[in-house]
Formats: sequence, structure tokens, C-alpha cells
Amino acid sequence: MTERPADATPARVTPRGLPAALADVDRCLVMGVLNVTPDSFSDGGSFLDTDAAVAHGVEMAAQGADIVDVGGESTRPGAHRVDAAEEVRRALPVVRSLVAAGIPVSIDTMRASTASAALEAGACLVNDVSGGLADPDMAHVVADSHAPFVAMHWRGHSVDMAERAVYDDVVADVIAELQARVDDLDRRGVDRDRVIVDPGLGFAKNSAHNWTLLARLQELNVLGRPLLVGPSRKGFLGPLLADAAGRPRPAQGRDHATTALSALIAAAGAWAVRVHDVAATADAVRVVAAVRSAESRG
Ligand code: PMM
Repeated sequence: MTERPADATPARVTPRGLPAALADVDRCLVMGVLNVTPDSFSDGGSFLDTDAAVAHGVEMAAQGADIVDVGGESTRPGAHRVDAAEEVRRALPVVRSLVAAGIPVSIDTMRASTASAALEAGACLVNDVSGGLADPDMAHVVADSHAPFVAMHWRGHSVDMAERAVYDDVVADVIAELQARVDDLDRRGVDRDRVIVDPGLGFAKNSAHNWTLLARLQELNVLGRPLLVGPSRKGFLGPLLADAAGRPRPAQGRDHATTALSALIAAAGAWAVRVHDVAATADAVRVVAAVRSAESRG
């Protein structure tokens, strides 16, 4: 086998605890976003009905989503919390139906009780935008389950997170705060080899912070953990794609830019990318994998 040259992109790291079918995939995985909410920033209200949500999840799997990420609470900037019963009422039937259809499902929640119900229903991964900070019971639930856990970089709830976008060096600070999360989770029984880290684009970050994190993504590999990145349709793309009058491009028009970012994120060695438009990203990650494989053949 040829040795990777010193300047090659880093090898992908995968988490322990994934279903074998996903653990064996040797490219950046595609996580399809399924928000069963009335108020998410780009697809809020589209899939509030259970049947529509399940149909969209099945469609994303057919388009190449490796995992469908089901969420029942919006985390868009300024969002207020939804109560626990309502979150479960929205998300659980969708998780159950997609699991029954043989689709790998992750649950996007900050609540231990919702994570527990979803794991019981067959979800194979917990995606917590607060990295376990919002609910003191989350680590306990995940520790008991042996499922992988996404710890996203987070500094507080969405309602006032913009005020927390203050950093000395956003990359160094995000790395230090994620390292503290990984260490704390490990102490509380969520072994570090099950933890996936995410820089949390758009969460307590301004546009410059998001671009800097994307430019220096490979520095996060120092954490030694698999990396998930969620660039999809996010606000920092709006001004970049503004029209001639300077009006930022609305969320629904940001998919091509998201696909370009997904390719860059995959090329940086990320484990997975979380997107709304699965079909284009599924192609993009395959292109990156083909180039990387040719690169390793020399
Ligand atoms: N972004 C949103 C929601 N969940 N989870 C992870 N791990 N990373 C993210 O960047 C992320 C997330 C934002 O809301 P959306 O569901 O409307 O994309």
C-alpha cells in the first residue's frame, strides 16, 4: 500500500457504535435534514404532518441520504423552546416509520427524554446541538445506549445566541470548548470513541466566524474525533449570494452553494455533512471520494 504523502488530506475517522452498514462506508456520509417543525428557518411547516415527513425521509434515503436526521424542535436564531411532549409528539411517529422502512435515523434533540424515546424506537444516533449542555440527563441516556453522539459547539439557547458570538480566535476557541465537551462526556460514560464533533455553523457565530471555521476546518482534526458539519442553507450564505440590489438570497435558493461547501467539507476529511438537498450532495461526496481514491493510488 502506498503511504499517504505528508500534504494529503487526513484520513476520515468514524465513530464506534454505528450500524455496520454505515460504519463500512468509506466516504463522507450524507445526513438528510427532516424538521418536523412549524418554524425551522428553511423547511419549517413543510413536514409538520407525519405522513409528509415520512414520505420526505423515504425520498431523501432514495436520493442517497445515509442517515435521516429527525428533529421536532427548531433551533433557528431567535427560536423559543418547544415543550417536551410536543417535541416527542412531532418526532416519534416519524422516527418509528423510517426505522420500520429500514432507514438509519438520528434524532436531533437537546432533551434526554426525547433522545431516550427515539433510541427506544430504533434511532441509531443522537444529534444534540448543545453537545449535552442543555439537559444534564443527556449524557446518562446516551451512556446507557451505546449509540454514537454528535456534540455540536454551542454556547446557549437560540433565543439570544447572537450575543455569545465573541471569540479571541474562533477556531482555537471552538476546538477548546469541544475538547472540554468530549472530556466531560467521556467522564460521564459516553466514551470518546463514540463522540462526533461539529463546529456548529451559525450557532453563536457571525458570518466571518463561519467562513473562518470552514477555511480552517482541518484544524479540528486535532480533536481526533469524526467531524460532522451542517452548512445547509445557513444565513451566512445569504449575503454571499445577494442579488443586484444587495438583497440576501433566501434560504431556499442556497442549495447550490451548500453543495459546493459540502464538497469542500468532504475534501477536508469530514465524517458526514448535514444537508436539506440530499441528491446534489450525495453526488458531491462521491466525486470527492473518487478523487481521494485516485490520489491514494498515486
Ligand atoms: N444545524 C441545525 C440543526 N441541527 N445539528 C448539527 N449537528 N449541526 C448543525 O449545524 C445543525 C444541527 C439548524 O437548523 P436546520 O435543521 O434548519 O438546518
